[in-house]
Amino acid sequence: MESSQRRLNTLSRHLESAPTYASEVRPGHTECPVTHHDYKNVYPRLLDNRPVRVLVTGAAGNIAYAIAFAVARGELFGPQVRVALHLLDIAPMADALKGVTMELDDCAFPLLAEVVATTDVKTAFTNVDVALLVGAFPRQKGMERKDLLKKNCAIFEEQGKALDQYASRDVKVVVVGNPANTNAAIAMANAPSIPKKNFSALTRLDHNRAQSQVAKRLGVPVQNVQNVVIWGNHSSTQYPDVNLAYVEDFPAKGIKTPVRPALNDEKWVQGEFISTVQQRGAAVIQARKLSSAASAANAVLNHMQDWLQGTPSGKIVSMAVASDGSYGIPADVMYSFPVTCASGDWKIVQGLKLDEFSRKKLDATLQELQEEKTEAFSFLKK
Ligand code: NAX
Repeated sequence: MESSQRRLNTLSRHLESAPTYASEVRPGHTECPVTHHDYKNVYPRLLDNRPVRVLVTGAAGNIAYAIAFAVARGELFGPQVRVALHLLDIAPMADALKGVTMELDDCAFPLLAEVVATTDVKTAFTNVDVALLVGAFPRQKGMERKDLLKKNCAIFEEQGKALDQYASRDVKVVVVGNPANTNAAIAMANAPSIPKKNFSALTRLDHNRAQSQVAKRLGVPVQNVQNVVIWGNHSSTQYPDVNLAYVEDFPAKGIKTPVRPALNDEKWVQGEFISTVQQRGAAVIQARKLSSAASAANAVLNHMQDWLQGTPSGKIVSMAVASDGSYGIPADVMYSFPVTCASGDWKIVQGLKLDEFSRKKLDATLQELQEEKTEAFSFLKK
């Protein structure tokens, strides 16, 4: 009895002197540029220590498998904000979803406050602050494009309504599931109570691919290349554009050079560069026999981090957002633009001069988007 009391005393002394990591950066984690206080402005519920709720749909799939763990690790909100993960997939994937939840448990992530793994749309969407809409109906052998569009319309109509009814009023949405732009337009149209500026579709993977292709061509570190732009649809009609891009420390340290003269190869810029970026997804599938997953998850995190935390001064990124009429793109078309972000909002970069080549490319991808949108909206329940 006496010895067990002694052991308890020793243990409590040990606990008192043990380091605590509750309010500081944990070893091995880099400090997030955003403080907990900043997020308390964006998400007041953090004031009473409630977690930020992040929905990932298609949660038993490949991309979500990479996203969920990164979010739980703190890669979206930094190392001081607790998150609750809402994971949605369809009923046939319930067992796989259970497996993902088990693995999340087994990671013992200190920031992961809760996992809501479900096949019920209402449960999944209730009170979510961020919605990463990854799940979509995949194209199956022999399936007509029209039928694929119809299937996905039904999914994003239902999910738009669920956002409207159950999500947090300031939910921020990014659609990844293809056709991403049109799916986002459908979700937005079905969620009239959520501001249009809270909807987006992912073109950041295309943006990152373009940045990487330019860096490789110039033989410079990828972070030295900035401000490439993806215009239009996340499809093979997208227009990867280097007119705004520059390269740092080129041709010598301290010199910043526009990418176009740095490359000095118009044929590549207007030909192989564009087609390589447009076809990169297909090239990955051909090589890997699976579609891009880790790079897509990384792009989702980049997209949301920039949107939530703001883009550094002078940095431009690509996001598909509802057009406000900029560059002659009709209002509400979900179109990828050059944007900057601050205080949780994106802004389309204005005043860019478009040459004839660019104008044609912008119009071609617009035409595809408008046709897709018209067809998709004809499937919506009246
Ligand atoms: P997976 O097939 O691995 O996973 C998709 C998951 O979504 C499956 O588990 C499926 O059951 C689920 N799902 C289907 N309908 C659902 C619904 N109504 N509600 C919830 N979940 C549902 O695909 P993955 O590789 O993860 O890709 C997901 C989507 O991202 C695909 O549509 C894909 O085409 C698209 N992509 C978009 C990219 C972009 O940049 N915008 C790039 C990567 C990717 O190709």
